[in-house]
Amino acid sequence: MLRILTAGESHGPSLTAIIDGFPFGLAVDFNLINDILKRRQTVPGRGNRMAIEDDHVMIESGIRNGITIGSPITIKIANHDYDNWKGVDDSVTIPRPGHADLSGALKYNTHNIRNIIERASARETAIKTAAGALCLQLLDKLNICVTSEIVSIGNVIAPTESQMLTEIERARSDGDSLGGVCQVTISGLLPGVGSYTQSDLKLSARLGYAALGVNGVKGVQFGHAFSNTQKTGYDANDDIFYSDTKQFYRKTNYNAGLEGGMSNGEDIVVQCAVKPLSSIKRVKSSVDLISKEAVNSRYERSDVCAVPATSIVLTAVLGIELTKVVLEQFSGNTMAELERNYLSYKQQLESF
Ligand code: EPS
Repeated sequence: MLRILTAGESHGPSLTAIIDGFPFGLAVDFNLINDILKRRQTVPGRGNRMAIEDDHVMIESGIRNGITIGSPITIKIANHDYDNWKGVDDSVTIPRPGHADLSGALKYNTHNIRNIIERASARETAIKTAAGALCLQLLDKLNICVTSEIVSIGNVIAPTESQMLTEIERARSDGDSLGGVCQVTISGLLPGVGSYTQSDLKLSARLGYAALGVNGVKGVQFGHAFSNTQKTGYDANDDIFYSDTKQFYRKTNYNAGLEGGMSNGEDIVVQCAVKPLSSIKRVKSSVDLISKEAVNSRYERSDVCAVPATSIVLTAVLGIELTKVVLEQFSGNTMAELERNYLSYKQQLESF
């Protein structure tokens, strides 16, 4: 069983993840991990924090001579901004509308919202992305590929990328933020992964849960699930075909690669709605936690548009969840054992 826990505050010394249950024998490409971290950091829409950081993964356990050894893997990313926060009075008493600030302060009975902001921050997604980059390498060994793209930013729909960038810069100068939709595609996964037998074993449920765990993700649909509701069952479902080379296949993908909570062999398409971030310079109404008086909201440094960064995070996070499902279904103490089990299932499908 693969289990991953992260720890670390946005302005603490570092972020940590412990990845437990990862098979023995994966030769890790650290450049690939650092590349995805760099992309998460440098895509459009980012705020000033990203200019301070230079995210690189450090390995503290579980990988020897570049190869996973079956024991818990500990990875870390340093927060360079930590040095700038030492000794600073960081007390915050005005909650930002739409953020974790108010609910978190009430939950923990604290009047200093900084105690909430530090962990609620999307900074945590850096270490999640690094852990996911490891899982993506495991999936790659099984010829499973996870990619992402941006569908829309605000009202601008791809592929008008330059218009998207203009919109982001407009929001930046307006002191506002923008949301959007990103799409993750999982290709190469064999049919029958996941299960219809219990709701918590459904691959669709697992991927939805994982996506909704990412900061700012407020909605998930598989393919065009919402607009498909305007079709009839005849038009919203995919005809089944067979050929000697492809075996069973479909010419359309209305079900977005998922039927009965299982993969069906087509691309799995996950669309995620990313909210316009709640840290904005434009003033909204808030209430001071101590005086209880109406005040203007306060601005906390943030991104202008998290959609491009979130699309990278989502490949990693869905990669983690899919790796968990794959390991549950095919198991393996070692990569060789996992690859053997997966191949054996593939051969079973081929001789169906
Ligand atoms: C982020 C780090 C954060 C923010 C941003 C993403 O750093 P700081 O709070 O020091 O500016 O830039 O976080 C948010 C958008 C948020 O809502 O918390 C990161 O590393 O991705």
